[in-house]
Amino acid sequence: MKPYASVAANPYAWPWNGDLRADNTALLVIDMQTDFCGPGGYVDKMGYDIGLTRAPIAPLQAVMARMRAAGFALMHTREGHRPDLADLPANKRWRSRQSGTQGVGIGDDGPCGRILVRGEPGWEIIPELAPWPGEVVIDKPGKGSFYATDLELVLRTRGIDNLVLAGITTDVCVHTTLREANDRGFECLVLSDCTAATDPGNHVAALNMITMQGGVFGAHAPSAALLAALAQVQDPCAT
Ligand code: C5J
Repeated sequence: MKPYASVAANPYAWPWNGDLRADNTALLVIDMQTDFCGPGGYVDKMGYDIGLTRAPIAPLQAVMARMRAAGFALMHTREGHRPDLADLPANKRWRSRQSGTQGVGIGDDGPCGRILVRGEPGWEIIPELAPWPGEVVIDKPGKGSFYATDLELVLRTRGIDNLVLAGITTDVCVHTTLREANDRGFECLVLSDCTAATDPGNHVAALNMITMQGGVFGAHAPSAALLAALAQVQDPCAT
């Protein structure tokens, strides 16, 4: 399969080796759940502006449609815990109760059911970005998508080298996943307008961190740059 054009990314044209193909590249959409961007969800309850965490929805819809049409693998993650909370560390629960929610934290009842508990309405991926049948959905108990999940096995089995990262939040689950993926040798691109943080300064800082040391964690680019690369007409004579 002939590679697409490289993405005009920061700090380098991505991927590093120019080998961007539908069969070696996946889009990973991280934690676009009601608890992080829906009314009544955990982030809303903490008092943050969900307008910030909802901003990636429209650009992500365009990217997902284009990548699905071109045959790329789409994968989704959900942060959440078992209903018996057997996988919820006590310190994570304690800290979540200090977050401006009047003592209500992960595992407790909220307007969208028990916060970040698997099976509850708030834990679901928002309908606008619902996975299609057959797309991989990774349930993770932590911030990173590799910790205590089978994501690495799934990616290696499918021959994925390049990961396009999107979702929320840039400074927490996206960055933790980026770092985990980078250490495992995956070549990562973060889509700057398809990610967001509850603190806009953290979003900018998280993107800047990627570009240190020549791209210490990979590269970032707006979704328009990825779409432009995918729109390049491939050479019909190439093998
Ligand atoms: C957080 C996430 N912020 N998905 N989770 O707790 O970034």
